[in-house]
Amino acid sequence: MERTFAIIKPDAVAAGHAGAIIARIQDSGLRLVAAKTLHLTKAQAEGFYYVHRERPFFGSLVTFMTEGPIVAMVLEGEGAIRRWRDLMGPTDATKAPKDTLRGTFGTSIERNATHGSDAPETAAYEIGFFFSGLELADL
Ligand code: 3AN
Repeated sequence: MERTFAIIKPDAVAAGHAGAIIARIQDSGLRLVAAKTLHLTKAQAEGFYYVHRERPFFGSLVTFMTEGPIVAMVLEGEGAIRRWRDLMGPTDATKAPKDTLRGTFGTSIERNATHGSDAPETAAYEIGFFFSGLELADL
């Protein structure tokens, strides 16, 4: 069993797509282990995207990620990291297949509706950034 970290980004939350995205997650068979809505501060968004701090789009990405509330989630299932990334589609929403979440709900390479961890180490870091052990305990 594997866990991954997912975000419904401010563009998709503001457009009222959070429910549809969670339905797609559950229809795919991934289990929703934990979820919370929060509005990131600039410092929190900079911390989360620390690995991208030298990239030219970093400032714009932080502005976007702090423009409104997000939904942060932990998803679980066999091969959850790969399965969630397949469901999201490629980073650039304008090139994402229409049956992917980014193809359906995203509008650009930056405003791409969802985030997903890209590897087990990233998933562990990102889950720990947003959730405490208590929030992740098996009930
Ligand atoms: P992914 O989220 O598909 O793993 P990353 O980790 O390369 O993609 O990028 C993190 C986020 O940065 C993306 N989800 C997107 O919002 C933004 N981003 C990536 N590349 C660009 C770019 N060339 N221009 C603007 N924003 C970008």
